[in-house]
Amino acid sequence: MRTNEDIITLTERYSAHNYHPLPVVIARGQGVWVTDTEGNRYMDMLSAYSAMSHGHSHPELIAALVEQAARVAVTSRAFHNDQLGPFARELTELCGMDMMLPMNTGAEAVETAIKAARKWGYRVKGVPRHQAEIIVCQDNFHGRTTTVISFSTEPLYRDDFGPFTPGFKVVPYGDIDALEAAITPNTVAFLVEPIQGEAGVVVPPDGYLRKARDLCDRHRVLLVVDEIQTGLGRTGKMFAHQHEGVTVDLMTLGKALGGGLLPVSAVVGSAEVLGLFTPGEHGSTFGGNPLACAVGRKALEVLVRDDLAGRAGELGRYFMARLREIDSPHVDHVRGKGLLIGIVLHPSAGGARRFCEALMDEGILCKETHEDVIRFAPPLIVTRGEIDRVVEKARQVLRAV
Ligand code: IF1
Repeated sequence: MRTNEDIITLTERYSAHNYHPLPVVIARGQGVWVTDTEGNRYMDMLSAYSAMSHGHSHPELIAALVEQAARVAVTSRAFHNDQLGPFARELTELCGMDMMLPMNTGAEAVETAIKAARKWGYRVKGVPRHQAEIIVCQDNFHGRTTTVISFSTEPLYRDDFGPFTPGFKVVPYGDIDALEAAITPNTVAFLVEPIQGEAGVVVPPDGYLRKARDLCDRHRVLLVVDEIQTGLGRTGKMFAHQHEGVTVDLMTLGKALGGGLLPVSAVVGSAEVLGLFTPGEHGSTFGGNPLACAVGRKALEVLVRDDLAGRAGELGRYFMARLREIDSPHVDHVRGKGLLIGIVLHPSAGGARRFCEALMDEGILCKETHEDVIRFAPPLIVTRGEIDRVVEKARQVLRAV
């Protein structure tokens, strides 16, 4: 048996250092709990940045995976398979939209949404060819591809990776006047996260998406919402934009769509936009494969049947209220929605990383974001008792460190 340390040495020697993980080596997972190579147990309070909303090793999801894998896993889109049609219908109906386009990772779904919006701009809105503009927000996070980092505002994500894809304009998040001022006749879309996850769980002012919807309607701009992290129950509604009662033209989904087992992503939207794609224009070897679709179908079924969105709403309110009771000189405030929660530390706290390390030593896994925020995004199946345990450990660490 290799120890945690052996494995870390091996990983650091043979894999590129594009991450700085906490020094824990997970070997097994079950529900909210994970176990390292030496048998130590931890509560997973990150759930792979929301990908693990159903919890680790969900028995029904594993059964769906195994059953489909034994039948047929990958066909490519050169042929039909018997899982994509049902998955497409179930996902589209859940979203109250017209159609979907399946991809694998979140960044691919965002790329797809960008291509769809541009094509709509040229073919429907009448924007001159290759002049389309898409408005995005300061501190956005939509993935790591070269086009997506072209409109990132984080130097670390882009500085060494140009030249960049043109056609994007950045406005401050939550600022509706800035959005209005940025719109031109060539604007085809406003791409926005309902809550900015990577930026530190930033919740925009009430009414922001509603006002953005109005602006988009008035100027004939598509409202494209990135729900890759916030969607599928995470914030207490099936989709975070539903907190504002708005409809969107395109929405990207990923992470939990794969039930924590596979990368499964999609763009869901109106026929006016997604209906514009013609054969050969866009695609993916693995997008829409029967294994991914079978797991995605089961992931959606469990999400709805077990009302994981409702749980996230109720338990999120409880979790946040309990965290706010913690009396620590390091804590500035607690923010979030549902089970997407950030503890924002004072600049004097010395950064969130050391608190995450201390929490790890206490058997709680979470991750800092943007230096000063401790992020909690547990599996949506977490129990009140488990939350109580996390709160006690957080109190201990935030008062002691
Ligand atoms: C990493 C962050 C979270 C996303 C939204 C698209 C994507 C993501 C709103 C791309 C991905 C990830 C990627 C992961 C860390 C993580 C993250 F801290 F970087 F920002 F969740 F908060 N849109 N988010 O949040 O999806 O291509 O990765 O499937 O290390 O890059 P992907």
